[in-house]
Amino acid sequence: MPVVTNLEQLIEELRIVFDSDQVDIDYVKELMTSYKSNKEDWAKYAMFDRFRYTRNLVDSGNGKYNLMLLCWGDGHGSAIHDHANSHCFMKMLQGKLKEVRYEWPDGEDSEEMVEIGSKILDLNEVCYINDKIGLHRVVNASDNCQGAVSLHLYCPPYEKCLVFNEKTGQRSSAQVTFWSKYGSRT
Ligand code: 2CO
Ligand code: FE2
Repeated sequence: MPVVTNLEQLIEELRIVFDSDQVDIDYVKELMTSYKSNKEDWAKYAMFDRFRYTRNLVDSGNGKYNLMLLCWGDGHGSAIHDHANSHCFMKMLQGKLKEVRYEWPDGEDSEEMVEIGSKILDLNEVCYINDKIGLHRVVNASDNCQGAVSLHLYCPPYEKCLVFNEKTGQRSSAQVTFWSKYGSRT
């Protein structure tokens, strides 16, 4: 395992790992865990919006994946969504997030979605999900109304995902967008 002392090194190591077409999920998790969050490294990407969480592109991984900073203000959270058949890795850089996982609805009846589990992600923790594991919703669970910041890697990159109505399981397609790219507002 290489030594990763700052975000720049993590970005470099991720490029090396994803150069191969085989994704070693445990290795990527370990690598991302080994970086200890330092705000100085990522402050330039951390742009918050008043109304919803923002997605801020950090690296487009030679076209193979997207690495981004997500900034979650007080009370912000995502819809229940899938990941368009991509791998999803997420690491906490500041504050805490709560991740709630759901089963895929069977699509036949209108029924409340079934929760599989939920956990709090603490500083520096990394978690992984894909569509085979299930769906999730992520919400800011930081203390004292603090903003949460997380680093996400999606491989391959995607622009659309499915979002779900918790009460009925009804799905719709949603575009995902960037609030900023490489530190500049889009
Ligand atoms: N997948 C959501 C997004 O890309 C964020 S939740 O963590 O995967 O906006
Ligand atoms: Fe997600």
